[in-house]
Amino acid sequence: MTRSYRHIRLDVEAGVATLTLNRPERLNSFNVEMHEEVADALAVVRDDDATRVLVLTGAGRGFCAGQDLSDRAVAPSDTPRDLGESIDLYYGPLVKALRSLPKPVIGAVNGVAAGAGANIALACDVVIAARSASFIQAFSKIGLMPDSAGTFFLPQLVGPARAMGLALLAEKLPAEQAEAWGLIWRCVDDADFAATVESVARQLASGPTLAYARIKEAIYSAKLNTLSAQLDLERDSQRELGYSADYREGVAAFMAKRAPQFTGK
Ligand code: T3D
Repeated sequence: MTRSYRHIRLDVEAGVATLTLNRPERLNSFNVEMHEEVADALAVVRDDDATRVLVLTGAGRGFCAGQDLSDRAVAPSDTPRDLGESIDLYYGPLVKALRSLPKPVIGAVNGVAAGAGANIALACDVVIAARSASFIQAFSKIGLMPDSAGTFFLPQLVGPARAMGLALLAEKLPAEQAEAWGLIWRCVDDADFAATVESVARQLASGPTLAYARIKEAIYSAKLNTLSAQLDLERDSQRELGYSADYREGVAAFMAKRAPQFTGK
């Protein structure tokens, strides 16, 4: 199934939805229309039971360069934009939608990810980057600060010292270093990038989708919970999963020494 949009593509095949940001001439930076299309596509993916994993990637040589700056006021006579409104209406809901999607999201970072583009990549559950890709907290270069939860993700993932350096200096962080720092899951050679993303996507698409949803919830809640609250959450989710068809199948397959056939239920 392919859904037509102007600035993105959404292709769904064998349980894998691939959402491609598709404004390569502007390094897939966001304008309002692209935000609206992405929101629509994420709702489609969320509501389609047959879709069990989402791959988010970019067309051309970039992943996403954040906000399309040509949409912004520059002349002294221009009325300044309310950037808080833009975050309220678009960037915040996008990050929340990715995090709360009850299926795994692979950030397939094919090229440069800058500004909000870098942090949207970090909002994905598993980030795989091509070796030629890079991450840039470009905001301070234009007088802004990281948004799209960059100030939330960065210190958690790489610690406050590196988070601060990345945000203040806005230097390009190569994919290889991003992997070494623990910012992303894997950096792979460009020649192996597409095949690696496809293989991980297929693995997740044939996995226990309900368990994946509960894993996402638990890992993303951990930072805010006490030990006791986290143990309670694990108990409640494990109780639910213990009644699932996939758990029954997983144990049966283990005992029979065969591969499980998970249905996601
Ligand atoms: O405003 C709000 O709503 C608040 C929220 C803000 C969120 C944000 O994301 S703010 C940060 C915005 N993004 C940036 O500041 C990044 C700007 N881009 C760059 O710094 C560089 O393009 C890159 C480091 C990402 C890549 O550099 P390079 O040398 O590989 O490519 P390039 O030549 O700079 O870019 C290629 C083309 O894409 C170029 O167009 P041209 O000259 O070929 O016609 C360039 O202008 C265009 N492009 C790249 N990024 C953007 C862009 N056009 C508009 N907006 C962009 N963000």
